[in-house]
Amino acid sequence: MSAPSTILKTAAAAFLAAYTFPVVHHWLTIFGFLRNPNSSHVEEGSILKIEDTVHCEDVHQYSDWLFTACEDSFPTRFSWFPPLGIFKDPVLASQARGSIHVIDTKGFKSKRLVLQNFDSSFTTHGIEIIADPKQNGAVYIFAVNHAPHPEYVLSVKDQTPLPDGAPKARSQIEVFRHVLGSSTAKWIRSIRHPLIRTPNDIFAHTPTSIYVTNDHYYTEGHLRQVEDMISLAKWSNIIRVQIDDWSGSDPQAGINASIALTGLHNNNGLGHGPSHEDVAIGSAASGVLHLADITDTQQLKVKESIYLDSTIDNPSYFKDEYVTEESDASGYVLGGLTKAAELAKTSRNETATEAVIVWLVQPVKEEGRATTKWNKKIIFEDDGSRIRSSSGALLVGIDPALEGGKKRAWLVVSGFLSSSTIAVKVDL
Ligand SMILES: *[C@@H]1O[C@H](CO)[C@@H](O)[C@H](O)[C@H]1NC(C)=O
Ligand SMILES: CC(=O)N[C@H]1CO[C@H](CO)[C@@H](O)[C@@H]1O
Repeated sequence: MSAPSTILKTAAAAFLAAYTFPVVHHWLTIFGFLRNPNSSHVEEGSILKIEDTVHCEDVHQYSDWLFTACEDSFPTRFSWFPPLGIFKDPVLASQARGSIHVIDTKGFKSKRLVLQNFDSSFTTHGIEIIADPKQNGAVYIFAVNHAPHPEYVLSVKDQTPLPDGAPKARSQIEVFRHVLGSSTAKWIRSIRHPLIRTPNDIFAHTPTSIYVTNDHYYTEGHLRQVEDMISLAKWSNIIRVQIDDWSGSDPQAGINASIALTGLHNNNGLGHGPSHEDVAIGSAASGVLHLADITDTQQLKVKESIYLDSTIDNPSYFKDEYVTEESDASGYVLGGLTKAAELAKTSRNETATEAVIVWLVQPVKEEGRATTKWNKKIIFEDDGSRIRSSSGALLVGIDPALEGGKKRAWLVVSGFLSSSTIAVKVDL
């Protein structure tokens, strides 16, 4: 081998290593190969498991209430959860009756809402809450429902094979209306559309204009795994749905749907931001929080992307009510998995655990800087024993006067595989 060619090869190898190392290193970091579970120390009385909150994927705050949608049952979650590619028992899934819970932010007591007009199978996932502009104190609740496809249920009952490529789930969105403080939510209609294939979360801009993430393109198989692991697999999208009719007889009637954004990897959770046009989008398996705007044509336009060191899930925005000259704790709250690489295995095991990391991402104010700098801090970690998996995370501020002048908040974390949602007091 001639000398120049050796030099060339060495240079090429060095170039390749320098180029791929950061990419590989980042990937190893996100999926948790480079870290071990950790458990934040919490004073006694500063953490509580909220009773009757089994497998609640998402959690939102509205006024003095938290809303969450829960599976309520181990057998159904571990035999049917399309977002994790679990399609084991569609017959059992057709009997699933997940529910919407409200939790008061003072005592953290959970109450299941009685769902009026609704007795269908309900496999819960992301939710959204928005005020009904026509009645003070009333809200619309949007909830993803991963119902099994009736033909799949039949094929399993009759032991006839499902045709190749036929969908196993018929995921849709349920819309309910609830008057704050009451014990009921009245079902209004379902929303089903061919563009809504793998719905994960919902963002309501208005009660009649909502955005829905399709977290994957593939529902199963090898390409699904590629989508999970490779951030270049940007095949997911966000759909905008315009609701023109509230009468509920046909889930496909009275709506229009269109693609509002493509090109993000595994876009997953959606959350609000400081302004009405702000949409926070979590690219779960990439660990990226995208901040987007709603454009004049109701599309979404990403204006900034923030990179975290773990997978992340549904973003929420915490607005610090106790802002002072020196301290503003406002920012985005995100729960993620410490060792996401293990999820494919642990999520099929009823007694396993998933360790969690919760982030608070705050803008750093710096004079003369054109772009925002973000401070990303870990506000809570658990090895999976107090909270198993984290998908919803939000902060409920506490008056510093009650905490000896310290800025603290109740951090509420929900997990799609956790036997309960927790509330834990954290320093901000
Ligand atoms: C399920 O998880 C438990 C607890 O981590 C573990 O002991 C057990 O071996 C796991 N089962 C399987 C089949 O992996
Ligand atoms: C612009 C557009 O496609 N509008 C359609 C929305 O949906 C209704 C029925 O649900 C149609 O009649 C409109 O043409």
